[in-house]
Amino acid sequence: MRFDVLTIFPRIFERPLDETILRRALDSGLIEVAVHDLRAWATDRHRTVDDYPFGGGAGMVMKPEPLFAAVEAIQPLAEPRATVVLMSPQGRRLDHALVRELASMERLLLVCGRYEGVDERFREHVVDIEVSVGDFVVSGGELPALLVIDAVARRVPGVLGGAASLDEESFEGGLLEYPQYTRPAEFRGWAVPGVLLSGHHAEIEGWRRSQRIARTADRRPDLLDAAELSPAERRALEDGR
Ligand code: 9D3
Repeated sequence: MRFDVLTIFPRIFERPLDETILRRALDSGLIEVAVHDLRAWATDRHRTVDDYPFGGGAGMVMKPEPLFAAVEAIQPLAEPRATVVLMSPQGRRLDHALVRELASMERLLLVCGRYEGVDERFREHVVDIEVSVGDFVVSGGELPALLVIDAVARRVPGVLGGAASLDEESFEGGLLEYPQYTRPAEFRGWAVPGVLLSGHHAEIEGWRRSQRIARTADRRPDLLDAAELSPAERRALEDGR
């Protein structure tokens, strides 16, 4: 899978891509990331990529010419044509389903917005999908783009080990994780639940399952509708409410 990134802050991407799982995925050739400085396509002496909004108002808008020129230069650098993803607060909120959709593409071009936004003609005629990482404001699209790269790269076959990729599947059941403990069995007077020390694997599985359901009902009831629950589990949950 190939990612192209278009940004006015290319150095933001250096360190995160140089660590841990992304480094290994890059080294093994399973993913490829090419970061492009938008200012390379600015034509004036000051490398200007923004301008005042027509109609007035606060802030600056990213000019269309450098954006169009950049995408037109980047697309031919590899095959196939990249799906153009604009990182923007107005986008579709990133979730597990969207990560899967993005991971099904062979090539993504992540465009990082800055300032108040981009000229609407770029959005209309170039952008395929607009993605937000949540209903909060960050300073630009760079950190959101790194989240997309990380989440999507984890889904590329071979990037994670076997056990870890099963872990991803478990989120697809739509439930939160069960509580985890490691040694010591008692710490500052707090004991690990006895069932986990019992060696009874069926009981442990049962306990973990009920913990996941209870925890999801408590913290993320919004997930329950879509969660994969047996009819008995669903009845138990409804009786409990
Ligand atoms: C004045 C209205 N603001 C929009 C909510 C302006 C504005 C704030 C911050 C416009 C752009 C930005 C920069 N943020 C992003 O480019 C961004 C973002 C985000 O702020 N939140 C969640 N996801 C994303 S993806 C890109």
